[in-house]
Amino acid sequence: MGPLDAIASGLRDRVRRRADAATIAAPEQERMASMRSILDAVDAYRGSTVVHPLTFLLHLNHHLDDRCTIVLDTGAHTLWAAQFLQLTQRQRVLVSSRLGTMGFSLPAAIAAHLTHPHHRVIAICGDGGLQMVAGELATAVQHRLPIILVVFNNGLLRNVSAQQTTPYGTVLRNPDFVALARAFGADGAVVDGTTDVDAVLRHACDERVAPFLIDLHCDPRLMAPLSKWEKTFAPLSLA
Ligand SMILES: Cc1ncc(C[n+]2csc(CCOP(=O)(O)OP(=O)(O)O)c2C)c(N)n1
Ligand SMILES: [Mg+2]
Repeated sequence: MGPLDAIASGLRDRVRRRADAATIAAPEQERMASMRSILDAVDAYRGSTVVHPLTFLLHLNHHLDDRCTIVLDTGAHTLWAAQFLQLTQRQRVLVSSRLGTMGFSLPAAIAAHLTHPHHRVIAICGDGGLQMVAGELATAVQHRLPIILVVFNNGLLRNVSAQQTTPYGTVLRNPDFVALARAFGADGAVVDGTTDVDAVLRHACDERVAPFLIDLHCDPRLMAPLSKWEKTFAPLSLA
Protein backbone atom coordinates (compact mmCIF):
# COMPACT_ATOMS: atom_id res chain seq x y z
CA MET A 1 0.00 0.00 0.00
CA GLY A 2 1.24 3.46 -0.75
CA PRO A 3 1.32 6.19 -3.36
CA LEU A 4 1.20 4.83 -6.89
CA ASP A 5 4.35 6.59 -8.10
CA ALA A 6 6.40 5.16 -5.18
CA ILE A 7 5.05 1.65 -5.88
CA ALA A 8 5.76 2.02 -9.61
CA SER A 9 9.32 3.19 -9.09
CA GLY A 10 9.85 0.47 -6.44
CA LEU A 11 8.69 -2.14 -8.94
CA ARG A 12 10.87 -0.66 -11.68
CA ASP A 13 13.93 -0.98 -9.44
CA ARG A 14 13.13 -4.63 -8.73
CA VAL A 15 12.43 -5.74 -12.29
CA ARG A 16 15.63 -6.91 -13.92
CA ARG A 17 16.28 -6.25 -17.58
CA ARG A 18 15.55 -9.31 -19.68
CA ALA A 19 18.28 -10.62 -21.92
CA ASP A 20 17.67 -9.56 -25.49
CA ALA A 21 16.48 -12.10 -28.06
CA ALA A 22 19.96 -12.62 -29.51
CA THR A 23 21.41 -13.56 -26.09
CA ILE A 24 18.57 -16.01 -25.49
CA ALA A 25 18.98 -17.57 -28.95
CA ALA A 26 22.79 -17.93 -28.78
CA PRO A 27 23.00 -21.18 -26.74
CA GLU A 28 20.31 -22.76 -28.93
CA GLN A 29 22.20 -21.78 -32.09
CA GLU A 30 25.42 -23.13 -30.63
CA ARG A 31 23.66 -26.40 -29.83
CA MET A 32 22.13 -26.67 -33.31
CA ALA A 33 25.52 -26.02 -34.93
CA SER A 34 27.10 -28.73 -32.80
CA MET A 35 24.27 -31.15 -33.72
CA ARG A 36 24.72 -30.36 -37.42
CA SER A 37 28.45 -31.07 -37.25
CA ILE A 38 27.74 -34.41 -35.54
CA LEU A 39 25.15 -35.35 -38.17
CA ASP A 40 27.60 -34.39 -40.94
CA ALA A 41 30.17 -36.78 -39.44
CA VAL A 42 27.78 -39.75 -39.39
CA ASP A 43 27.90 -40.47 -43.13
CA ALA A 44 31.68 -41.00 -43.10
CA TYR A 45 31.18 -44.17 -41.05
CA ARG A 46 28.71 -45.83 -43.42
CA GLY A 47 30.17 -49.06 -44.81
CA SER A 48 33.20 -48.96 -42.50
CA THR A 49 34.38 -51.29 -39.74
CA VAL A 50 32.82 -49.05 -37.09
CA VAL A 51 29.36 -47.64 -36.63
CA HIS A 52 28.65 -44.08 -35.54
CA PRO A 53 26.87 -44.13 -32.15
CA LEU A 54 24.25 -41.76 -33.50
CA THR A 55 23.34 -44.14 -36.34
CA PHE A 56 22.64 -46.83 -33.80
CA LEU A 57 20.75 -44.61 -31.33
CA LEU A 58 18.51 -43.08 -33.99
CA HIS A 59 17.53 -46.59 -35.10
CA LEU A 60 17.04 -47.67 -31.50
CA ASN A 61 14.60 -44.79 -30.97
CA HIS A 62 12.20 -46.49 -33.41
CA HIS A 63 12.16 -49.62 -31.27
CA LEU A 64 11.37 -47.90 -27.98
CA ASP A 65 7.87 -47.70 -26.59
CA ASP A 66 6.26 -46.91 -23.25
CA ARG A 67 6.99 -50.36 -21.90
CA CYS A 68 10.75 -49.96 -22.13
CA THR A 69 13.14 -49.52 -19.27
CA ILE A 70 16.51 -48.15 -20.24
CA VAL A 71 19.52 -48.57 -18.02
CA LEU A 72 22.66 -46.53 -18.56
CA ASP A 73 26.18 -47.30 -17.40
CA THR A 74 28.88 -44.63 -16.92
CA GLY A 75 31.16 -43.29 -19.62
CA ALA A 76 31.15 -41.59 -22.99
CA HIS A 77 28.26 -43.84 -24.08
CA THR A 78 26.11 -42.31 -21.30
CA LEU A 79 26.54 -38.90 -22.91
CA TRP A 80 25.62 -40.22 -26.36
CA ALA A 81 22.54 -41.97 -25.00
CA ALA A 82 21.45 -39.10 -22.78
CA GLN A 83 21.58 -36.67 -25.69
CA PHE A 84 20.11 -38.75 -28.50
CA LEU A 85 17.63 -41.22 -27.07
CA GLN A 86 14.11 -39.90 -27.52
CA LEU A 87 12.34 -40.81 -24.35
CA THR A 88 8.72 -40.52 -23.31
CA GLN A 89 7.45 -39.64 -19.86
CA ARG A 90 6.30 -43.20 -19.27
CA GLN A 91 9.61 -44.89 -19.91
CA ARG A 92 11.86 -45.56 -16.99
CA VAL A 93 15.52 -44.65 -17.18
CA LEU A 94 17.89 -45.96 -14.56
CA VAL A 95 21.30 -44.36 -14.04
CA SER A 96 23.64 -44.46 -11.10
CA SER A 97 23.56 -40.68 -11.29
CA ARG A 98 26.25 -38.78 -9.42
CA LEU A 99 27.84 -41.96 -8.12
CA GLY A 100 28.72 -42.59 -11.79
CA THR A 101 29.32 -46.25 -11.12
CA MET A 102 30.74 -48.28 -13.98
CA GLY A 103 29.29 -51.78 -14.13
CA PHE A 104 25.91 -50.56 -12.89
CA SER A 105 23.84 -51.30 -15.97
CA LEU A 106 23.83 -55.09 -16.18
CA PRO A 107 22.99 -55.78 -12.51
CA ALA A 108 20.44 -52.93 -12.58
CA ALA A 109 18.90 -54.35 -15.77
CA ILE A 110 18.57 -57.74 -14.05
CA ALA A 111 16.80 -56.09 -11.09
CA ALA A 112 14.58 -54.07 -13.45
CA HIS A 113 13.55 -57.16 -15.36
CA LEU A 114 12.83 -59.17 -12.25
CA THR A 115 10.62 -56.38 -10.86
CA HIS A 116 8.92 -55.50 -14.19
CA PRO A 117 8.93 -58.73 -16.17
CA HIS A 118 6.69 -57.32 -18.91
CA HIS A 119 8.97 -54.41 -19.67
CA ARG A 120 11.59 -54.57 -22.38
CA VAL A 121 14.83 -53.78 -20.57
CA ILE A 122 17.66 -52.28 -22.59
CA ALA A 123 21.02 -51.73 -20.93
CA ILE A 124 23.61 -49.48 -22.56
CA CYS A 125 27.15 -49.86 -21.31
CA GLY A 126 30.78 -49.37 -22.26
CA ASP A 127 33.25 -52.16 -22.88
CA GLY A 128 35.12 -51.17 -19.70
CA GLY A 129 31.94 -51.23 -17.60
CA LEU A 130 30.85 -54.58 -18.98
CA GLN A 131 34.26 -56.12 -18.28
CA MET A 132 33.73 -55.27 -14.60
CA VAL A 133 30.53 -57.29 -14.27
CA ALA A 134 30.42 -59.65 -17.27
CA GLY A 135 29.92 -62.60 -14.93
CA GLU A 136 26.42 -61.30 -14.22
CA LEU A 137 25.45 -62.55 -17.68
CA ALA A 138 25.27 -65.92 -15.94
CA THR A 139 22.66 -64.54 -13.52
CA ALA A 140 20.60 -63.14 -16.39
CA VAL A 141 20.77 -66.46 -18.25
CA GLN A 142 19.93 -68.42 -15.11
CA HIS A 143 16.80 -66.29 -14.56
CA ARG A 144 15.89 -66.48 -18.27
CA LEU A 145 15.88 -62.69 -18.67
CA PRO A 146 15.65 -61.37 -22.25
CA ILE A 147 17.62 -58.19 -21.51
CA ILE A 148 19.06 -56.36 -24.50
CA LEU A 149 22.60 -55.37 -23.63
CA VAL A 150 24.21 -52.80 -25.93
CA VAL A 151 27.99 -52.50 -25.57
CA PHE A 152 29.68 -49.39 -26.95
CA ASN A 153 32.87 -51.23 -27.82
CA ASN A 154 35.54 -48.57 -28.43
CA GLY A 155 38.49 -50.45 -26.91
CA LEU A 156 39.00 -47.62 -24.45
CA LEU A 157 38.01 -46.15 -21.14
CA ARG A 158 37.00 -43.20 -23.30
CA ASN A 159 35.88 -40.76 -20.65
CA VAL A 160 39.12 -41.15 -18.74
CA SER A 161 41.43 -41.19 -21.76
CA ALA A 162 39.84 -37.87 -22.74
CA GLN A 163 41.58 -36.38 -19.73
CA GLN A 164 45.00 -37.86 -20.43
CA THR A 165 47.77 -36.22 -22.40
CA THR A 166 49.59 -39.57 -22.63
CA PRO A 167 47.52 -42.78 -22.69
CA TYR A 168 47.99 -44.69 -19.45
CA GLY A 169 45.95 -47.70 -18.43
CA THR A 170 42.96 -46.76 -20.53
CA VAL A 171 43.35 -49.03 -23.56
CA LEU A 172 41.28 -52.19 -23.26
CA ARG A 173 41.98 -55.61 -24.65
CA ASN A 174 38.48 -56.95 -25.02
CA PRO A 175 37.19 -60.46 -25.50
CA ASP A 176 34.86 -61.25 -28.41
CA PHE A 177 31.72 -60.07 -26.60
CA VAL A 178 29.28 -62.00 -28.78
CA ALA A 179 31.26 -65.20 -28.25
CA LEU A 180 31.33 -64.43 -24.53
CA ALA A 181 27.55 -63.95 -24.46
CA ARG A 182 27.11 -67.25 -26.30
CA ALA A 183 29.45 -69.01 -23.87
CA PHE A 184 27.10 -67.93 -21.08
CA GLY A 185 24.07 -69.27 -22.99
CA ALA A 186 22.91 -65.88 -24.27
CA ASP A 187 23.08 -64.65 -27.85
CA GLY A 188 24.30 -61.55 -29.66
CA ALA A 189 25.42 -59.80 -32.82
CA VAL A 190 28.09 -57.37 -33.93
CA VAL A 191 26.99 -54.01 -35.32
CA ASP A 192 29.45 -52.05 -37.46
CA GLY A 193 29.16 -49.59 -40.32
CA THR A 194 27.99 -52.30 -42.73
CA THR A 195 25.18 -53.68 -40.55
CA ASP A 196 21.44 -53.39 -41.12
CA VAL A 197 20.86 -51.96 -37.63
CA ASP A 198 17.07 -52.26 -37.79
CA ALA A 199 17.28 -55.95 -38.65
CA VAL A 200 19.57 -56.58 -35.67
CA LEU A 201 17.25 -54.65 -33.36
CA ARG A 202 14.18 -56.54 -34.63
CA HIS A 203 16.03 -59.80 -34.02
CA ALA A 204 17.09 -58.64 -30.54
CA CYS A 205 13.46 -57.81 -29.72
CA ASP A 206 12.22 -61.29 -30.74
CA GLU A 207 10.64 -63.43 -28.05
CA ARG A 208 13.57 -64.96 -26.19
CA VAL A 209 14.52 -66.45 -22.84
CA ALA A 210 18.07 -65.13 -22.47
CA PRO A 211 19.91 -61.83 -22.95
CA PHE A 212 20.86 -60.54 -26.39
CA LEU A 213 24.14 -58.62 -26.56
CA ILE A 214 24.73 -56.04 -29.28
CA ASP A 215 28.46 -55.48 -29.75
CA LEU A 216 28.63 -52.00 -31.22
CA HIS A 217 32.03 -51.53 -32.84
CA CYS A 218 32.83 -47.85 -32.27
CA ASP A 219 35.62 -45.50 -33.31
CA PRO A 220 37.98 -45.06 -30.33
CA ARG A 221 38.85 -41.53 -31.50
CA LEU A 222 35.29 -40.32 -31.26
CA MET A 223 34.47 -38.12 -28.29
CA ALA A 224 30.94 -37.86 -26.99
CA PRO A 225 29.29 -34.52 -27.59
CA LEU A 226 28.98 -32.38 -24.56
CA SER A 227 28.78 -28.65 -24.73
CA LYS A 228 31.99 -27.04 -23.46
CA TRP A 229 33.58 -30.52 -23.40
CA GLU A 230 36.99 -29.13 -24.27
CA LYS A 231 36.93 -26.72 -21.37
CA THR A 232 35.57 -29.04 -18.70
CA PHE A 233 37.58 -32.05 -19.81
CA ALA A 234 40.95 -30.42 -20.35
CA PRO A 235 43.72 -32.83 -19.36
CA LEU A 236 44.02 -32.98 -15.60
CA SER A 237 46.96 -31.28 -14.02
CA LEU A 238 48.22 -32.59 -10.71
CA ALA A 239 50.55 -29.63 -10.21
C1 LIG B 1 33.66 -48.35 -10.69
C2 LIG B 1 34.23 -47.16 -11.41
N1 LIG B 1 35.55 -47.09 -11.65
C3 LIG B 1 36.08 -46.03 -12.31
C4 LIG B 1 35.26 -45.01 -12.73
C5 LIG B 1 35.85 -43.79 -13.47
N2 LIG B 1 35.40 -43.81 -14.84
C6 LIG B 1 34.37 -43.02 -15.28
S1 LIG B 1 34.03 -43.24 -16.89
C7 LIG B 1 35.28 -44.36 -17.05
C8 LIG B 1 35.55 -45.01 -18.38
C9 LIG B 1 34.39 -45.85 -18.84
O1 LIG B 1 34.84 -46.68 -19.90
P1 LIG B 1 33.83 -47.55 -20.70
O2 LIG B 1 32.96 -48.35 -19.79
O3 LIG B 1 34.57 -48.30 -21.74
O4 LIG B 1 32.88 -46.45 -21.38
P2 LIG B 1 33.28 -45.35 -22.51
O5 LIG B 1 33.68 -44.11 -21.76
O6 LIG B 1 34.42 -45.90 -23.30
O7 LIG B 1 32.01 -45.18 -23.29
C10 LIG B 1 35.97 -44.54 -15.84
C11 LIG B 1 37.14 -45.44 -15.64
C12 LIG B 1 33.88 -45.11 -12.44
N3 LIG B 1 33.03 -44.16 -12.80
N4 LIG B 1 33.39 -46.20 -11.79
MG1 LIG C 1 34.88 -47.88 -23.76
